[in-house]
Parts: sequence; structure tokens; C-alpha cells
Amino acid sequence: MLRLVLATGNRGKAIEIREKLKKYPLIIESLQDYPQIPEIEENGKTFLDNSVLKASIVSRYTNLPALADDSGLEIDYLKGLPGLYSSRWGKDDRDRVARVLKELEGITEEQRKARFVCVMSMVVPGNKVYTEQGVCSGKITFSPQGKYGFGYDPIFIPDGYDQTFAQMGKKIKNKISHRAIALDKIIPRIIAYFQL
Ligand code: ITT
Repeated sequence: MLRLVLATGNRGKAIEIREKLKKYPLIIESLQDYPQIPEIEENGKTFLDNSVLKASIVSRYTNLPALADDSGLEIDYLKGLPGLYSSRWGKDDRDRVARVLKELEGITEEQRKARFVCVMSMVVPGNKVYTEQGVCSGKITFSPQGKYGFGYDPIFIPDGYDQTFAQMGKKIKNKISHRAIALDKIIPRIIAYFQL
């Protein structure tokens, strides 16, 4: 059977990626299957750098194709932050959400524009790299709403909707999100590589 390793330690991401790939005849492994792989220090300057870094290290250790996602939330009023630092913006999801809301205190709805960005990279043995990006634009709410998803989902309303990612649930999110868009673009490359 054909094997692909997900180079992510983030459960929320892994659930969404697996959902999109479940109709293909692939065995999707994860970092839990390879405890010998050390923690990867994300020292890149861009989402692209970090996603290629994660996928290439995991591909090298496993000698299998590896798929990595580097993503983040860019807020206009904060000049693009937390961006690359989205996972390091606080000690846990709750703390990170609270920090964003605090930094936007007193800011109007018009000034709360933001976007999620996802760069998805597949590195295959021999170190060939396939990479695609997805962007989902929207705005930051005034308080957390909804219980689904992960990360900043409770405070992000995508354009054209009136619910947060955390209110709409995974079915809609996984059609319109930054991650869904990047996956929709990279899946044809995965299909071609594995000759599915
Ligand atoms: P891996 O590097 O192991 O994949 P990570 O959580 O450290 O996991 P990133 O460095 O790419 O991943 O950080 C992305 C952060 O951006 C993530 O931790 C969330 O806080 C946020 N994020 C990304 N996509 C999101 C989404 O769909 N919904 C909510 N928050 C998201």
C-alpha cells in the first residue's frame, strides 16, 4: 500500500488533512508513528521555508513522501502578526485568542480585516518538492464564538459568511479554508506522484 507521512504535530490540522485525503487509497501515517524524529525547529522566514523544512526532514527520516502544512493568521491592524508566529503567540489556543482580542481592543469592525494563509508542501524521496498555497480572507470578531475546530477558529469569520470557523463546523470549513484551498491544489500532484 502507498504511504504518505503527515509532518505535523497539530491534531486539528491532521484531522482536516486526513478528511480531505480519505477517499484515496493511501496509508496516512503521522509523526506519532515515528517517535525517533526529533522536534523540528521552525527557523524559516516564511511559511514556505517552514513547510518545506518540516516536509524534507520527515521525508529524509522516513524515506517516504511527507506532507507538511505551515500556516498562520495575518491581521492587517497588527501589520501581519501573528503570521509566522501564530503558534507561538501564547501558551495555548485560549491564551493566543485572548491576546489577539486584547491587541484589537477598541478597534472597529472595518479595521479587523485578516486572512489565514496555508503553505502545503510535499517532499518525496530524492528531495523533490511540490508546494501550494491557500488564502482565506475575513475578519476578527469581538469575542470568541463556537466550539468546533482549533486555534483561532472562534474569532475568525471568513468573507461571505456570518459565522466563525468554530461555529460553522468542519464540513463547511474544510471546503473554504486556507488549508482546504491549498489541499485542493496539491491533491492533483499527490495523485500524479502516487499514480492513483
Ligand atoms: P506543526 O508545525 O507541527 O504543523 P503548529 O501548530 O506549530 O504545528 P504552525 O507552525 O504552522 O503549526 O502554526 C500554525 C498556527 O496557526 C496554529 O498553531 C494555529 O494557532 C494557527 N492556525 C493555522 N491554521 C488554523 C486554522 O485552520 N484554524 C485556526 N488556527 C489556525
